[in-house]
Amino acid sequence: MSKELEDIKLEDIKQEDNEQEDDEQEGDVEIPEVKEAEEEEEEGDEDDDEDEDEDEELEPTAVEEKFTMAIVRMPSPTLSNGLTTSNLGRPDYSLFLTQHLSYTAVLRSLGLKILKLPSLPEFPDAHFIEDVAVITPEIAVIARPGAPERLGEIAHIRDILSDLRPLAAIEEPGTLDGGDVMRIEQTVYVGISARTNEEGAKQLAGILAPYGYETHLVPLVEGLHLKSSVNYIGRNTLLMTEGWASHPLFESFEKIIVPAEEAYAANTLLVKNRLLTPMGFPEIQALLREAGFDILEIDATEIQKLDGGMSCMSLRF
Ligand code: CIR
Repeated sequence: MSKELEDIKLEDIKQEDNEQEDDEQEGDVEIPEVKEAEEEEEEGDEDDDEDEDEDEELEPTAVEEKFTMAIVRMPSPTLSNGLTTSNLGRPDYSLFLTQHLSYTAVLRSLGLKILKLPSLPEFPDAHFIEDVAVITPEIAVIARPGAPERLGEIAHIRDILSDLRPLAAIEEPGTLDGGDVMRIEQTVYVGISARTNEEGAKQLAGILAPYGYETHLVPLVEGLHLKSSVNYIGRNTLLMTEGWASHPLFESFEKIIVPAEEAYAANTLLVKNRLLTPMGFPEIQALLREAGFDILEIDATEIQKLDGGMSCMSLRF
């Protein structure tokens, strides 16, 4: 795609973001954590002119801190039919929507431009949009979700991504969910799970190798996806559940181990210089704070009921 066309599309995205912002009554969504964080920034850094400039001055140390855009998909009223292994009951659509809006508002408040896609009622899990693609600065790879119920979601992301990056795709018999892909700079860890098979992971490795990425295949020791239980939170640190603590692949990292009863909070997301973490997991929040991380709590009770977490509700790049 030409640079000119790319610019037009990106401008459309900004416009869409703004229009939806007006439409969606985000004023009704409480995001106290972000307000607090913004106040802290203002108090602590008197020289800053604009929020967006602040982020550049923080000297990012991880790719996640340099992301400027996020794609999200609106939840559908059919979402209670989504896949789940949890026994937490079915989510309430209206509350789920509020939590999703709040999550999106937090991403926006951190300076990301949001491309918000419409819901897909025929795919009740489609708002877990992370699973349908892997985006690097060089290329977008259309995934091939391992759950047959979700395979059709990929048709609805192709055109969007083709406006943003050259495209590649995982092909049959490969399967790959984006939730199994953890990229740390030039190294990519791909969980081999109930959703991602070796063939899919090897295809991804082959697609990314020409751009200088080294890919490791990691059979899951626990969790639905790799990032259900292992996440990079910056400063050479992994947040992980106990089962991963002695894994040789992760030897060179600092580690924060999530207590078993708070395993859900392992899916904590680094955005800019903040960690988005689910509300209601006090031990892990204390550990993160003690280690000097700046956290933002997101109410995710309904999201958890469908096995979703902080990373899976957006594609960031
Ligand atoms: C599923 O089972 O596919 C959805 N209910 C949850 C997907 C969560 N995705 C993610 O963590 N990347």
